[in-house]
Amino acid sequence: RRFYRGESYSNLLACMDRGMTAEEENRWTFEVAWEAANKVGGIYTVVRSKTLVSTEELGDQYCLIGPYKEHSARTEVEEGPLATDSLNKAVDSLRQRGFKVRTGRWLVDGNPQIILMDIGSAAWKLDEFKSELWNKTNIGVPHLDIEANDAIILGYMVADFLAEFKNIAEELGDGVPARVLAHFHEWQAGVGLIVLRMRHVNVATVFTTHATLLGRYLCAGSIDFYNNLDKFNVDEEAGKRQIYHRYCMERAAAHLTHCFTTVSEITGFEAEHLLRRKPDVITPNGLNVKKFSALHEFQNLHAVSKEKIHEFVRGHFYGHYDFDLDKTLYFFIAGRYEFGNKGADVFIEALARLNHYLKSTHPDITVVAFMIFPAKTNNFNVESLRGHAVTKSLRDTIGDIQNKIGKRMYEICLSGRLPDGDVLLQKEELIRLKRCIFSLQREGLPPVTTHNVVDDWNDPVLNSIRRCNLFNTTHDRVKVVFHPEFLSTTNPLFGLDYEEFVRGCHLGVFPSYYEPWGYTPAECTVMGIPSITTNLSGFGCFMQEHIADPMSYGIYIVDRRYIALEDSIKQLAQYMYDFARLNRRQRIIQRNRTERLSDLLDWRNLGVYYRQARLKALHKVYPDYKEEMENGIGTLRYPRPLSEPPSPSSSRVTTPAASVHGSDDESDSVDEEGELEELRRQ
Ligand code: G6P
Ligand code: 1S3
Repeated sequence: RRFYRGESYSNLLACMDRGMTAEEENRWTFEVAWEAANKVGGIYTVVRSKTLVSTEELGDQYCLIGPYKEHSARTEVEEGPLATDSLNKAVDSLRQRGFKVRTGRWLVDGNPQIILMDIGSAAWKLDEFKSELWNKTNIGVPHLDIEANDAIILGYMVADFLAEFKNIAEELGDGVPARVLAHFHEWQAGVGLIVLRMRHVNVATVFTTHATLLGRYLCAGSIDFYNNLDKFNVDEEAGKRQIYHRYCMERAAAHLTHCFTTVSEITGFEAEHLLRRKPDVITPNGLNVKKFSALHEFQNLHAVSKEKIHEFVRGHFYGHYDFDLDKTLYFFIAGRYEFGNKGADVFIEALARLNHYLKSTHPDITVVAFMIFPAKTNNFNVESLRGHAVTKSLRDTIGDIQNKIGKRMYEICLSGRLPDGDVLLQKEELIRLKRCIFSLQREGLPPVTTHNVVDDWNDPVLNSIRRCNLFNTTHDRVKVVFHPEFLSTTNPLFGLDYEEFVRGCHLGVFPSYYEPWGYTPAECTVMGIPSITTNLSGFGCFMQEHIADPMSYGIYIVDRRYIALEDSIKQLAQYMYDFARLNRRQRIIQRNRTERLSDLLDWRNLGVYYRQARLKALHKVYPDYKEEMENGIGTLRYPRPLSEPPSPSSSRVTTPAASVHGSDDESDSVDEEGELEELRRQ
């Protein structure tokens, strides 16, 4: 029943013959996250992308809970009462205690109900909350850790609400016992779970960790993390990093929950050692995949967005614009600015090698590598803005002259003559053009960064670029652009949001060392853009498990686990080099293949693991609850694409089979059709 295109989710659930609905069962699901309608990082994407399938499955028996953050709530949430009396009554009871609680619907797909707790309104109770937490769990939170204090306030407000709600839902349930499940994401939401359990409230709980606190900290140092997982003295390590209290909250939530989940096997392994509990269910992250009615639509979008990136490149490299955009490829890395964890160190090193390979073998190919990490800046730098101003001025001048030439040509032709060249382009226009061309000259090299980075000399990306000599000289075949800010449509240089930017690029490169899941390559995949990931990322391992030959589908997996760092860098450089040598036809075929994997990452399929986790918790708390567990998606082993000739064992890279470099052979399109047919049959 799974892996379908365009089928409605409610139909799918109906076909599964799931018995009574949540409403009939008086079953309620709450999802609690610091990032509900509050964009901070990856958890926002998890919660937000899942709302459609959650509401299709659970309707108004599903509700999100998070902190009230005025700025995002004002733009993302439509305030109003909730859909049922029981929910509104429980909210009212919190308000009567003096807490401010906002309710409404989140303006995202599925339009789910949401409850936002105003942390400030309960701050006067912080000491009381902290002393109860200390008395019952011995977790003491320092006064100065504002983030942890906020997590405590949110936790108590959530626990008060859920305890109240459970009683009300019981009363209003017409004799049907209320079954309440609360799913908590990450340590910041975990206090609510701890309090519920401390007070023996009969609510089933799920706790998901998206990254362990200690794992993130340990990896950020230069530690051989994965080979020493079983050796760390966790209490001591947490203490040394002054996160012991946060670590205790995380560990307590992981142990007290009825069902513990992590987003990948590798994070499960990490949790087993650092939190000392093995996950009960792995809940891989999905996306809300939107299919275009025409299969090739995403290819067209690539071409449109790429044109916008071309425009940026013309402006940025003015005066040194001596490369052919038709033979230029756009690679990028993006994410939270964790230099080593996200693999920016390895990426820059590998780019230096790629530069060398291309210079010596394919000097006609250029790779522009974008690095998008938000860092502290003092706005755009003058050189970048100037580049875009001079190219704009040239464009405008040419547009004006074109117009005038057109008019003159029209007049001359009307009189029955053919225009002479010198009549068409007049002397003063030539002078205007020359002035524009002269203003395109520049003294220095095109900048490696678009912004003035605060503390430039200590910035890890800039320091690596300096060390690797990637200075955008005319001889360099790899050019680098560090954009230390996330992209948005109002950005004066690109005028593209992140999604459009990704579509316009050729390859996403994410050689992470610490990456519990990794949404960046997953997002590339559903947009049909090939990407490089690692066997230390949850996403990379998941793809390895489900696809027979990930590389032929445009998923390149760098080994960062079993080989030395130098070898990982070489492998990455080789993957990028092999990719850079594909011809256009091969890239198009590969994008088609990549896009075919999107069903695998759709919440419509991966949502099953959330249902499994909820059911496990419900069975523990309400033993009379008889719902049967669905199977997971198993191991799929997407087959090797049919047009793929078996590669010799010595072959390093699997390229799509138009295979002779530069070949115009039409046979591939036939094979691609064959592949599609095969997939339809599956
Ligand atoms: C898409 C478009 C084609 C375009 C191609 C460029 O497939 O539909 O019209 O030629 O992209 O591909 P490239 O990999 O060179 O950016
Ligand atoms: C975490 O966010 P991050 O980028 O700090 O959670 C994400 C959602 O589960 C996950 O994709 C990512 O790997 C983690 O690191």
